[in-house]
Amino acid sequence: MAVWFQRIFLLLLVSICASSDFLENSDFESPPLNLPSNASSSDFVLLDQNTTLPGWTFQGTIQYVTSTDMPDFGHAVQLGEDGKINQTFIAKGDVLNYILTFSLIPGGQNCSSSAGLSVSGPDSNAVFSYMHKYSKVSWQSYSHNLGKWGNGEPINLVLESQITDSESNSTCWPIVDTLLIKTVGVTLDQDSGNLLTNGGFESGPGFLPNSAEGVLIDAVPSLIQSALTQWSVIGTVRYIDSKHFHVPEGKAAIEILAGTTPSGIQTAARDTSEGSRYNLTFTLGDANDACIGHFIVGVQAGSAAQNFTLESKGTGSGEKFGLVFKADEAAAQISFTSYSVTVTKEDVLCGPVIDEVNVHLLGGTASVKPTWLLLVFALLYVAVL
Ligand SMILES: *[C@@H]1O[C@H](CO)[C@@H](O)[C@H](O)[C@H]1NC(C)=O
Ligand SMILES: *[C@@H]1O[C@H](CO)[C@@H](O)[C@H](O)[C@H]1NC(C)=O
Ligand SMILES: *[C@@H]1O[C@H](CO)[C@@H](O)[C@H](O)[C@H]1NC(C)=O
Ligand SMILES: *[C@@H]1O[C@H](CO)[C@@H](O)[C@H](O)[C@H]1NC(C)=O
Ligand SMILES: *[C@@H]1O[C@H](CO)[C@@H](O)[C@H](O)[C@H]1NC(C)=O
Ligand SMILES: *[C@@H]1O[C@H](CO)[C@@H](O)[C@H](O)[C@H]1NC(C)=O
Ligand SMILES: *[C@@H]1O[C@H](CO)[C@@H](O)[C@H](O)[C@H]1NC(C)=O
Ligand SMILES: [Ca+2]
Repeated sequence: MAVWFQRIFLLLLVSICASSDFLENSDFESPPLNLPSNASSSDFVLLDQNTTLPGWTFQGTIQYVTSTDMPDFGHAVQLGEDGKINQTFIAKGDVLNYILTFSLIPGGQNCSSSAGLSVSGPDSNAVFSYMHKYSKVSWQSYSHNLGKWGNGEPINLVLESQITDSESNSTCWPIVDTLLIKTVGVTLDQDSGNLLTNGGFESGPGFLPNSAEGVLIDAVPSLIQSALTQWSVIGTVRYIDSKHFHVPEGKAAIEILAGTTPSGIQTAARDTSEGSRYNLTFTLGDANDACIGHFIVGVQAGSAAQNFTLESKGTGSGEKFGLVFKADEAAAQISFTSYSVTVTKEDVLCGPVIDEVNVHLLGGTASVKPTWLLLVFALLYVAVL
């Protein structure tokens, strides 16, 4: 009963938080003011000092993009040489994590180098670059955790182009569109039967309304800085939503995308005690994204490690597995690593889906789950007495 109540509460919390709108002109649909009079005929308009972009401050080479090649987006901005845009928004209410999702579009073709996009909050920074084979459309959604803020604190979001090869004479500069801020609780409500936080991956970055491609989460070594609450990321994973993918449970799950190196996710169990035995259970499946292949997922729990395999037909599946381990420290490390490189027919990287990760004590009281039936019997017993 408590588990259900907490799940419903968490879902409510997530849906309330996701609806907040923090950024002004987050999709760049409000056009720049005082544009040069001859500019309207061009797809790329260079913004000069006399131009203002509603909601944003800019510096360096910034072009306003009106492209018919991107019907999903309409208008966007390209950050050229030394290009930088920023906007400050104010945190509301309790201390929460502010997670940014945005779309990144490669600006141009046949470039000898591609500039990256640096995304910063007041105390965080990450550099993103468009990666081929990670999306079947010509743009990608990425996420970044802007940190924990509350009580009216100002959050200055800064996006800046970052050149990787200064010798180059033809650089593709990043195009940015549709930014979304989602707040998630700093401490999530716990499912009393599960020693993992966010084992169902319901707390993570927001999904862009016009995207069916999920959200990419790049490597992040720290649980606290991760856009995926309480999980660090190795390589790249895709955060998938139940609207567009097969998700084993709830509204979201993780699809691990192994490229030339393995990718995966890692967390730590709460309050495991040394020497006690636990069962790590999880669902391994496929996202119904035509990912056909032989999945190999390495699972580590404390000092126990085992490889699990799944033959994927790519039509959406989920199978429950378990790994029993003995804790050798207070917070046992749990990780999932995909070793199989799989691509769809369209040559887009894809891979195994992980969801419903659960750690519970074996043979202890914590593993006994009270059910309605037990409760009814208990009440009857009391009534008889
Ligand atoms: C607009 O006019 C300016 C100066 O007259 C010129 O430098 C610029 O290239 C023109 N832009 C377009 C898009 O025609
Ligand atoms: C900005 O406007 C001023 C005054 O109208 C003009 O003198 C100046 O040339 C303009 N600057 C640019 C970069 O267009
Ligand atoms: C952009 O950042 C500067 C300081 O670096 C700040 O003065 C300015 O207000 C910011 N712009 C917006 C729109 O928040
Ligand atoms: C890029 O290269 C392709 C093939 O080499 C060519 O067809 C295309 O026109 C080039 N595009 C540009 C913008 O130069
Ligand atoms: C760009 O550099 C390459 C070699 O680095 C050279 O072959 C090419 O001609 C250069 N293009 C221009 C437009 O300068
Ligand atoms: C799992 O498979 C990978 C790749 O085949 C291998 O490197 C690793 O040693 C295996 N781990 C276990 C625990 O068998
Ligand atoms: C661990 O969980 C798996 C999957 O639910 C189950 O099949 C297995 O029996 C469990 N092991 C123990 C020792 O309870
Ligand atoms: Ca889930």
